[in-house]
Amino acid sequence: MLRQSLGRNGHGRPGLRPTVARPLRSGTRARIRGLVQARPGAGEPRAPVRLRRPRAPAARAALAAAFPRTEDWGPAAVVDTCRRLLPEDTLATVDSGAHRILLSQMWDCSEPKGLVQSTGFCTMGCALPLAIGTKLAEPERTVVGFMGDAGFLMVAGELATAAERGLAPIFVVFADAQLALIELKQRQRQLPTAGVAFARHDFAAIARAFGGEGHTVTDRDGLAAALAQAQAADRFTVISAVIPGGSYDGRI
Ligand SMILES: Cc1ncc(C[n+]2csc(CCOP(=O)(O)OP(=O)(O)O)c2C)c(N)n1
Ligand SMILES: [Mg+2]
Repeated sequence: MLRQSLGRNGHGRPGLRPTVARPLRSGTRARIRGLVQARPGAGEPRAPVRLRRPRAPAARAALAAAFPRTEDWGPAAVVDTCRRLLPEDTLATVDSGAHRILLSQMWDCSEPKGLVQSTGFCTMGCALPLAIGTKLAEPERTVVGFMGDAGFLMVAGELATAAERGLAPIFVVFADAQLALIELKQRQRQLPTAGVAFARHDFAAIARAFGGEGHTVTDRDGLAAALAQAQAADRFTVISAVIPGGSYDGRI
């Protein structure tokens, strides 16, 4: 039996709490389909209108004001550009870190479970295998995994699985050369900044070394071009979105 249980997230907000118990079936694709179909709400007709219930206008306006999409470049511009340019029914996954807190407030889903994340364990690096599994289960749909750069460094070897399976998910890395969430918390608590900065690495080259495509982008136009190429690609793509350290100040 396979059991998956996610509880409250690390920020005290209510999280997804599916408990799944299913016998393993032969074949990876069948097992992943089993997990996907066992999720609450799975198997119901997938009508995009299901989440189109208009949110209260005041709540929608407050959310838009709290998380503006207008910056020239930075993490909000990355999310905004991806949301505008990827298909509405894109399936997304996201890592843990500062980028997740921002993206969770900005990413619009067209259906339940349209954005998958580790709410209970705040698992760094989870977006990569989650995106691979999602693409395996839904090969015809666009799948994007949003990742912190530290999370990506922890699990980059799993790109081998995407390559060996011939899968083409898109990975967008928020490359700020720091453990931004921890750096922010240290400053908020007036602690000395320690152990949260690291070097910049060539994530696009890592992708190419594993047989995928890789792009490094530093503005909205570059990201748009990379997303277009990624959607046309027959293999996985890593897009390293280079942003300055401290990009989340005043945002999360
Ligand atoms: C395995 C694991 N180690 C440590 C943590 C604590 N942690 C949560 S977010 C984070 C920083 C993540 O850095 P990065 O992936 O670069 O994302 P960013 O915060 O910069 O967006 C850390 C260390 C964790 N959640 N999981
Ligand atoms: Mg980072």
